[in-house]
Amino acid sequence: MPSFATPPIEPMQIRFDFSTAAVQPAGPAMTRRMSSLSGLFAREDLRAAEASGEDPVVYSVVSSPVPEFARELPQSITTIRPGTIGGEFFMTKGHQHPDPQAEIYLGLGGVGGLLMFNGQRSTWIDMAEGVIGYIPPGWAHRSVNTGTEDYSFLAVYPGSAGHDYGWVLEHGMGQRAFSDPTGHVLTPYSAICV
Ligand code: M6P
Ligand code: ZN
Repeated sequence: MPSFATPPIEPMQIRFDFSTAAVQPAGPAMTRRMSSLSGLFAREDLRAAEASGEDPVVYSVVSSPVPEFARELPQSITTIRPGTIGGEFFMTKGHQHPDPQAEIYLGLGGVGGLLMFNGQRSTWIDMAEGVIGYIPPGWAHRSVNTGTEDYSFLAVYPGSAGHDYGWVLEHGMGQRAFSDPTGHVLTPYSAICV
């Protein structure tokens, strides 16, 4: 039987600042640089070179103070910088929920995509301000910035869902998103497209 947070979480107002993509009150925050994305891009050689050089920030995540406890609904705002490695767009690590539960994303600014993979099929949702992406239980999910500005989105997920990154390293995400004269192109996961 899941237990409630101790002390219990109180009802609260959480404000989002569109100009800084920050939340107030703020909870945990995280920055992911290229050096923390080993094995995820098709061109691992180019990623490793960037990581040992400038090691740019690829994305950052800020959260409200709602904790990852069963029955709670934590929220986080992820901002992915624009950029590519070997033509492949900057993206999040991507994860599966060990406890298969759904999640929703709401686009806040910029343009991107929500790539989902259930082990057999992968699907892509174009994301922009005002678009809700629904992630059903059992679908691994990764976000991609396909634009030239920051892409930000709000995520709301069950506090007991968890994050399994090993699943994505083992199974992939079905497809990859590369820059293309038309915007973006999706290729099979094994493809290297430069
Ligand atoms: C969203 C949510 C978070 C997740 C974050 C970054 O905000 O899905 O749970 O941590 O994106 O994605 P990842 O954990 O795959 O790096
Ligand atoms: Zn998730």
